[in-house]
Amino acid sequence: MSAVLSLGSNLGDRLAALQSAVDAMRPWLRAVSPVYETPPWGPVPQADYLNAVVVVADESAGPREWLTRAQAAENAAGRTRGIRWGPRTLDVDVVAVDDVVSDDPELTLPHPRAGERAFVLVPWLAADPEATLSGKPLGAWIAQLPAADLVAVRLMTGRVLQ
Ligand code: A4P
Ligand code: MG
Repeated sequence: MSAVLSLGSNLGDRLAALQSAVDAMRPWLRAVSPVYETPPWGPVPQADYLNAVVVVADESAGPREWLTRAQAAENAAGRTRGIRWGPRTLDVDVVAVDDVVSDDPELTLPHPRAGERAFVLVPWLAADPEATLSGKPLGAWIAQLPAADLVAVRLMTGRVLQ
């Protein structure tokens, strides 16, 4: 199946952490977004994030395999589980797996907060302009976000994942 993974880092060498996730997904990689710098979302005061999105595909992998691969990439980057929504070396969230819908707390699909997060939607649209979330084009989701959220997602032209 095809999956959309959101990459985030706000601790240590942020770009190296995102690159390590891209490297971990190399066998299945279909598209990589540019890198964006974004203010922290959520209740915890913390440093700015680098965020990106990758699109991956593997006929023999379902939602569980993508979660396992995402968590393996986090662990390889030295991710330790701190406070929820707190700072992290590398967060790899499964945003969507094809059109699968699941309310399983261990793997909720699509990711329940994807539609309200400019730091997910903007890179995802750049990586896959045709993509939809819950049947709606990404541009329509983005149009519903507060303008301040959108301008806060800053394209980092000097930093490229490869
Ligand atoms: N889980 C359920 N559904 C999923 C899914 N679709 N993808 C479960 C990944 N995991 C999923 O995740 C907690 C549990 O969620 C896992 O056991 C998994 O089975 P976690 O990665 O251990 O904890 P977390 O990352 O602290 O929680 P979560 O909910 O992923 O945090 P968020 O909501 O991703 O917040 N601001 C900016 N600008 N950029 C960011 O990237 N990231 C966060 C993290 C906060 N603020 C941010 C950013
Ligand atoms: Mg996470």
